[in-house]
Amino acid sequence: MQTKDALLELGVTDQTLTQAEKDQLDRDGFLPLYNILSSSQITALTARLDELIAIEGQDAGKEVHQEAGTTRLSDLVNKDPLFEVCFTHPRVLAAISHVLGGNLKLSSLNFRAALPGSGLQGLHADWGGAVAPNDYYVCNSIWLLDDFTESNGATRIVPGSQNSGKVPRDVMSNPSDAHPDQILVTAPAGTVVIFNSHTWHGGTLNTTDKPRRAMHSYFTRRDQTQQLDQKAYIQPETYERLSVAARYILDV
Ligand SMILES: O=C(O)CCC(=O)C(=O)O
Repeated sequence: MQTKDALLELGVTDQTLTQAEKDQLDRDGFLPLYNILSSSQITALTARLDELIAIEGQDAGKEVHQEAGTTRLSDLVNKDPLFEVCFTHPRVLAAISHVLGGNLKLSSLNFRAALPGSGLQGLHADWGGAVAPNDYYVCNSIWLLDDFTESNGATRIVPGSQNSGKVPRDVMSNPSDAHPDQILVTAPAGTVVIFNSHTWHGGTLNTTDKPRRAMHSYFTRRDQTQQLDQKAYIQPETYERLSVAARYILDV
């Protein structure tokens, strides 16, 4: 199987994104896709995530990354069939494929909640250094489980920075500072924001009294290493349940 066959089987065609959406993603390095999750899906997902947080306790997130001031979970692929939408949704896959040149696999599927009073990250790209324009290795999607607002730790992004030939630490003495060109990605719960992971981005401070919750469905080119080795982690019951195309996306 090739990526284009797997994508076609999952419902992705050249028309899945409009030309305007593709242009926006190319220009800005990010694209909000609205109404991907329904309110009943959000209710079910957040209930399951709450259960996992309680079950995993201090270990939560450890398969990939733990971060002070946040609650993280990793390997959601194997933690409930509800999470399958995050690596099979045609609109999301079409956008990821557009950034990665039609060649992709899941890198990791995680959850991150910025807790009240925390969540600020330095601006960063999810890659070691700058890349040439249109030679992208990684692309992320943020699945909003709460409205992202001006005050609850919404992600900030510097539009167009994926093609700057630099990463934030090259030009900022403190990447945690505000950047003059950054924008805050505010959108309703149920939105998925695709962002080229070479576009400078980072979490901001949550000044409200509630966690700001999101899942990160992160993809890479097939010739790259995954953030979580999906072959090593795949559970037999997950493998059995998934279609051949979904297994291809995981590279299992
Ligand atoms: O959750 C967010 O707002 C962004 C998180 C992020 O960029 C990261 O954890 O590397």
